[in-house]
Amino acid sequence: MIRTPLIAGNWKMNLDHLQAVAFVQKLHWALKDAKHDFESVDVSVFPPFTDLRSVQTLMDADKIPFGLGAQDLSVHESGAYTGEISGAFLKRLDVGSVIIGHSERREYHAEGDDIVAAKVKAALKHGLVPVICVGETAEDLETHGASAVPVGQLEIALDGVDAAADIVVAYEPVWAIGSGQAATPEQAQEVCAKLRDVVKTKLGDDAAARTRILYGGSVKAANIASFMRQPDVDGALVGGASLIVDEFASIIRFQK
Ligand code: G2H
Repeated sequence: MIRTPLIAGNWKMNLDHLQAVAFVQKLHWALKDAKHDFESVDVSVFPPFTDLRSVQTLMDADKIPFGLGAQDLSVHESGAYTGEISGAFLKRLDVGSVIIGHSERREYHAEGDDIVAAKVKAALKHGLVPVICVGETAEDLETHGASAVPVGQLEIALDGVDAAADIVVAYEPVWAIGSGQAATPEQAQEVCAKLRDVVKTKLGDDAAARTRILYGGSVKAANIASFMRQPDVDGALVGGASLIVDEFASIIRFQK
């Protein structure tokens, strides 16, 4: 099965709503100027919550063919949960996907595998595609090798998920995030292949064949092609480099 590549920009806590609108406009112009084939690769941006409405309005008005995602959601529907944002609210803003289980949420907000699994279910319940992040720390890598921890995290995240569910998996070795030191393409391939096996075991052959598995961690224009040449790497979750228009445009326009 041919899987359309997905390049996703995780802006983390960067760009306010005015900066975000200007950025999306400039990125769209840069790609149009380069005569980019928008059908060849899916592009999604994941701005902070406060930017979502403005970015959605711009993309709608200017027919900008990017997907819009959020960086997190609540496990709850509504109610007395100060500061939380429900999947229903995101859906009302035409948000299509949501990052779940990013290592920064796991580390700074104590989100364990049980919360990640609950958030995956909350996203699917509202028709949002969960972008499920898994990855090993440097210590995990030393002790267990690269794949044991991400495989275990994904097994729990997919517990009870319907075989027909539309999901994305992102393999992000924690030691590679924002460090400038990406995994080797071979390591990314080895772990992504094992993650595809998990999808196969939990959700079946069809799901394994259609699910996009991304690599994330210090992706830039200079290394994207080496990841995209790997058979089980279907795209990238890009942090720092997604905040620079020309760099992100070059990543989107990768040539294998
Ligand atoms: C990993 C990645 C984006 P960066 O967090 O999810 O960030 O590309 O800055 O390493």
